Amino acid sequence: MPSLRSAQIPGIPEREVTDERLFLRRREFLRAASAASLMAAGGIAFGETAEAALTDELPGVLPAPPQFRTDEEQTPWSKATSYNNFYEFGTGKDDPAARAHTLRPRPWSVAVDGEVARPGVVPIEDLLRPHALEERIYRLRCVEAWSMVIPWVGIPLGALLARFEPTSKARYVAFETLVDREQMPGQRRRVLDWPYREGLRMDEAMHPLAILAVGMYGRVLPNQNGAPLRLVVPWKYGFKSIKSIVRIHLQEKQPRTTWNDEAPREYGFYANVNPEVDHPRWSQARERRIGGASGFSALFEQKIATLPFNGYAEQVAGLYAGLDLRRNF
Ligand SMILES: Nc1nc2c(c(=O)[nH]1)N[C@H]1C(S)=C(S)[C@@H](COP(=O)(O)O)O[C@H]1N2
Ligand SMILES: [Mo]
Repeated sequence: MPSLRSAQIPGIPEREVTDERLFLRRREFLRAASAASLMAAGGIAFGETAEAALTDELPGVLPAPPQFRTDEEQTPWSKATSYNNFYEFGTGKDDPAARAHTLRPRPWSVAVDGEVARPGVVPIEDLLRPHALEERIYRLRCVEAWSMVIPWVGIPLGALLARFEPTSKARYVAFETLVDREQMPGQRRRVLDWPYREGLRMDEAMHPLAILAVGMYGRVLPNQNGAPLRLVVPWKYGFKSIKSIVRIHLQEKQPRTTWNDEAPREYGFYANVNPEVDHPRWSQARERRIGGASGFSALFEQKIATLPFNGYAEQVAGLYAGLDLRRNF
């Protein structure tokens, strides 16, 4: 997500491409210089490309049924934890990896309120019970035209919401990220109007593909990926998948959402992945898969075609029957 404050200069897509090449080149350099000797020399010499140390394994994770798993090559942990968007820690792709260590994901709880019969608070421990957790292997496509394939660990969002007994007035679900300038130093600047906010229509939230993730790669979610819990809505652009959630509010009106507030002509409320609707400043037809390629070959990673609804059309297109997807982008 390009920073709008810095986006006064046109040509952000070019900058984005350059950033990504730089990223890949640095990683190649790191490898060439031998990771082992760098580590021995007292840590990571290039802090901005530091990946997350392995987090604890999550016990008792069940594999999800096949409709929730892609067998495409998975993005390696090192890349999924070192190339992130998380503006609470800075606007650079490598800022979260370098700076998200100040986030304290325990203790943590999430308030669920608004149009529900039983408002309440969920301690994070409640969501980490073995045998309640499933592994879902999803593509996540950023609006900036890169994508990853990540094995998430989580629970269906719909199952959690149902516990609180939504009323008949609950038409939308609003989500909010933590606000804490000590833990999230990026919030000391008004880069965005904090808290980061997202929202879904109730039927989208209840769709079985939508999950709350508490882990990835069989392990506890690293801070830079949105610890201790984040949304994952795989048929929508990445910015809908809000991180480090502290509040879930059910309501009658369509909620405000961060990027729609910032630039309504560029980022819609729906944000369904759609190769036919260009972002005003670049095409959405293709994507760069941040994959397993490393070293020299990573420099020549081919762009692949973006699929409608990020490849989940068969499962979710029905939610939007009769809706003009060009107007409701
Ligand atoms: N709170 C919060 N959530 C966020 C963001 C953010 O800046 N703050 N960035 C979003 C964007 S633009 C993307 S692409 C995904 C990236 O998730 P990842 O870093 O786990 O790949 O997180 C989304 N969730
Ligand atoms: Mo994104």
